[in-house]
Amino acid sequence: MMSHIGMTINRHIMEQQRQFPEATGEFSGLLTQIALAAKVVSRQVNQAGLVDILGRAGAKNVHGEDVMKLDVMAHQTMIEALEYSEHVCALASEESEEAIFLSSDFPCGPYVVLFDPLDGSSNIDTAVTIGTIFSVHRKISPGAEATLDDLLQPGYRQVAAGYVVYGSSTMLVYTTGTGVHGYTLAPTVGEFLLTREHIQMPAQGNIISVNSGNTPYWSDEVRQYMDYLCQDDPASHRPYSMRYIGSLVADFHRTLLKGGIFLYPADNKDPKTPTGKLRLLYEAAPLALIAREAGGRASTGTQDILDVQPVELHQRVPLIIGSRDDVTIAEQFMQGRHVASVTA
Ligand code: FBP
Repeated sequence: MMSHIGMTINRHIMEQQRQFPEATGEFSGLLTQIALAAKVVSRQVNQAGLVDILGRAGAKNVHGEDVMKLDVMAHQTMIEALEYSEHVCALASEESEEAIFLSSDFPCGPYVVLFDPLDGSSNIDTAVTIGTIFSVHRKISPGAEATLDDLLQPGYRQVAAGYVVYGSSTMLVYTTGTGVHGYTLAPTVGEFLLTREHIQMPAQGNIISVNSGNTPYWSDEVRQYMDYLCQDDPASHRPYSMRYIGSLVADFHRTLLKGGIFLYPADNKDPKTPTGKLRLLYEAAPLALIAREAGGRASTGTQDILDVQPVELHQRVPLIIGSRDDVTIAEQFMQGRHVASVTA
């Protein structure tokens, strides 16, 4: 019989869980809480401008950036949704300098969650798409309580990763390593409904997403790659079109659906951040898992993002992410191995 409700995220998660008879339901409970937080943040974002939640909160975060009021609200919403859930034992947020170990008043769950509560903060005041990114790892340390080691795990060990885009509609996209699925928030019923199952990224695209204002600070290899993409060669889809929103989550979402490449390479703009701007644990690693599960790739230029061993919570990393063939060509340039860089 045809469903009049559609496939809700909870039902879809439960159906997937049935494929794993050993599953305890703990993980499904965790994802349900993240979806709940996403609904609350989506409502907060939609009220921006109507109630007094635009603008700066008056502080700088650990990265030296202005903290916006909505950043703070999204950060607190994620924590509230997860800390009472009994599914997690530690959290790490881009907006918090220290790891958040949950109080011993709550049972310590088997997972840790790392998140960027509101990615693309610089776009908040202008009604441009922003998002939330999350990464889930299993607690690996022995003992009842979590340690920093549980949060400092390489991306290939993630048990789930996802993001929410607050755009013309609100969409939640996640993977547990068995495909990438997308759900659209139906505002009338307040439910995420399955709208894209088993998303696959095209093997090659024709869109480049990069802040080209950083050109003077790039290496010769990055500049040569950009020149290559701008050459006229219809047989290889060049020149590429340029699209840059300045919210990683939104730029990635488009790249996931349409193909192409997003690039935030290392630059020498600021000696304090020679590895570029983006954070390994809150941004690069979760999106890398989604890219891989959708047939795409993510690289630093010399190493698969999923293999990078984190040494600190707020570590930054160069990020090249997108369609499989595009990332492979970009890597060839970064490693000085692409012939077209010299002959074209
Ligand atoms: P936050 O807003 O969470 O700090 O994220 C960083 C970020 O906004 C990314 O979303 C985006 O890709 C990038 O910075 C844009 O940076 P830039 O303005 O340097 O291009």
